[in-house]
Parts: sequence; structure tokens; C-alpha cells
Amino acid sequence: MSTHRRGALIVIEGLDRAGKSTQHARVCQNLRNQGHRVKSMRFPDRTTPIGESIGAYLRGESQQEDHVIHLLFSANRWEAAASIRTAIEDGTTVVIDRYYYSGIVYSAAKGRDDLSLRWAREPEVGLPRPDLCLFLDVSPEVAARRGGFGNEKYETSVMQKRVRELFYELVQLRDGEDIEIVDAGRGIEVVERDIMEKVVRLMAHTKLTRHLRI
Ligand code: DGP
Ligand code: NA
Ligand code: NA
Repeated sequence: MSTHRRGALIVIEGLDRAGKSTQHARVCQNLRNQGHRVKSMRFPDRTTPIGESIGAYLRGESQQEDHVIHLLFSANRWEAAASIRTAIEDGTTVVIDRYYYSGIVYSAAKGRDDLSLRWAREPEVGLPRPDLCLFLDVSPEVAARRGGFGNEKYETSVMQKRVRELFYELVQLRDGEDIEIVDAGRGIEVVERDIMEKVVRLMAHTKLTRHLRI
């Protein structure tokens, strides 16, 4: 039996204002401090041509049909898929700020009959599958107390409420995906400790001697 350990694929998901980017940065730093090689990523990756058009859409500078923008977000992940796989096989742990879970729920939250959760999932099937997905959950009240939302497309309380409901639906639907809900309404350090416990457990797990799932 091979004892080669691959890197892990870890995703931090959550609502806007859940403290996702802060916790993402801390997981990366903590893992590096523990001696792991880490590749930090985020989606949308606004630096590619596809990502630039996503950025323009989110800032309200361009219009896109709902299915079209859905497929662009997905394509933005697919254009990075090979580099994720390569890093992991090389023993580097990849930690991503948002991934296809956001992709599925933010589109389905638009409430169109022709854009269901199941439809939204299809273009994402086959992307490298996370070993651990942490969903940072906050109530609309906590999110509002944290200073309200920014000016981008989806940052309204109606949209966030729908997104939250759909994240919960996705947890029920998951096909063996390891989504763990984290109460992100607590203090930063408490949330960080909770997250790191789960991450450390994963890093010691024997599944990291097996190939990444698809
Ligand atoms: P962020 O840079 O993490 O604040 O994300 C930008 C916004 O885009 C945020 O409101 C969540 C949304 N978003 C992220 N990924 C996707 C996706 O794949 N599809 C859709 N429709 N929205 C997404
Ligand atoms: Na945001
Ligand atoms: Na993002």
C-alpha cells in the first residue's frame, strides 16, 4: 500500500458577512505554521478574462442572462480545475474561499422555475470534490449587525435569506459531500478554533492516502 499523502481540498463557504474571508486566511496561515504546503484560492477568480466579466456583472456594469452568468461562474472554476488537481497530487493542500456550493445556491436563489438547485448543480459535476466544506452560517440579524451589505449584485437581505435557506437544502441533498455547518455568529477566535479542530482531524485522516474524489 502506498503511504504517499496527497494534499487536502478544503472549502470555506458562507453567506456574505459570515467572516468567510477572515477565516479562510486564518486556515491558510495556521496550516502553514503547522508545516503544510498551502495553496490559497478564491472563486470567483476575477483575474482571468472570464473572471473579469463576472466582476463587471457583480458590480452592475454589465448584464448577463441568468443561465449565462451561472455557466460563466462554473467555467471560472473549470479553468482552475487542473491546477487544483496538480497541487493536491503534489502534496499541497488547497484552501478555497467559495466554490461550487456558492455556484449552486446563488443561482438557484433567483427563484426561476428553469434554474433549480438540480439544474444548477450539473455544470459543477466533475470538478475536484472537497474533502471538507465548512459552511459558515450566520442569521440575517447577525449579518445586519455586522454593518450591512456592500453594493454588489447579491448583497441584499432578501437574496441572502434565500441563499441561506438553499444552503440548508443543499446540506440535505448532498451526495455524500462533507458539508459541515459552522456557527459563525460567535467571536472570530471561537469560530477559528472550531474550524481548526475539523481541519486538523482531516489532515490526520487516512483518506489523504487515497486519490481525490471526483
Ligand atoms: P465574494 O467575492 O466572495 O464576495 O463573492 C462575490 C459574490 O458572488 C457573492 O455575493 C457570492 C457570489 N457568487 C460566488 N460564486 C458564485 C457562483 O458560482 N454563482 C453565482 N451566481 N454567484 C456566486
Ligand atoms: Na461578497
Ligand atoms: Na469569492
